[in-house]
Amino acid sequence: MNYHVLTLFPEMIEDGMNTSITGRAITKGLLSLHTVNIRDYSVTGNGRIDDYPYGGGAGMVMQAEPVMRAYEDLISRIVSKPRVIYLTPQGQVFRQQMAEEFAKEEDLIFLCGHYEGIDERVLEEIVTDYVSIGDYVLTGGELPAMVMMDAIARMVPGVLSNQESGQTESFQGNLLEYPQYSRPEDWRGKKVPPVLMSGHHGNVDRWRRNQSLLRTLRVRPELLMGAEFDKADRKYLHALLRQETEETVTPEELNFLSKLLAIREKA
Ligand code: 6GU
Repeated sequence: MNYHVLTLFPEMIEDGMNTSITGRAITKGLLSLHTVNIRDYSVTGNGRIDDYPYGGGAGMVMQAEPVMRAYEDLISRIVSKPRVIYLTPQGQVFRQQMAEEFAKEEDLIFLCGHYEGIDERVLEEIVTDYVSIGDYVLTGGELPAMVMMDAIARMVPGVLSNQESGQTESFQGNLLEYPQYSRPEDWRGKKVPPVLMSGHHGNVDRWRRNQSLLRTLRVRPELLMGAEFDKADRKYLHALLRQETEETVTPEELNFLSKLLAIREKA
């Protein structure tokens, strides 16, 4: 996977990406990172790349020409014509499935904006994908680009060790992960759940699956709509609904559960 980033802050991208697992993948040659400083393509000679917005209003707009020149210089040095991802709160919200799709590409170009955005005309010319990382506003596209590159990198074969790949499935089957515990067995009076100390793998697996179902119900119930349940899952969810477990379930959670199970019973 070859990442190319058009940005006003190349050192921010390089420092972030050369750290930890993505840094190791770059060293191993599984990923490459190439940053282009849009400021180097200023058309005014003084390094300015922004100007006032037509129609007035607050802030400055990144001009079309420096962005276009940076892009043209970049693609003149690549054989293919890669997808160009513009990071913007006006984009589609980034999801795991999109990370999996983008990971199939050989090259990806990320375009990072600042100020009030980039002149629409150059976006129309070069951008193939508009992506947001969530419903909040950041000061620029660099952090979102790094978020995307990190999520995509871990889908590239070899980037994660076998041990790390075990955790690849945080979102597997639309369920959140179960809680993890390590030594000591008693930490400041808080004990590890006894089932995990039992050595009974079947019971451990069932407990973890139930914890995943419970967490998802509590934190992200809408994810359960897209999850598949086997007989044991349904049994646990029914037990929760009838309040036959040790867990406290709120009225909202009970309400959601009864609807969910009613829909599944019909199907
Ligand atoms: Cl991609 N950019 C900016 N500036 N803010 C954001 C975002 C992107 N995604 C969420 N907030």
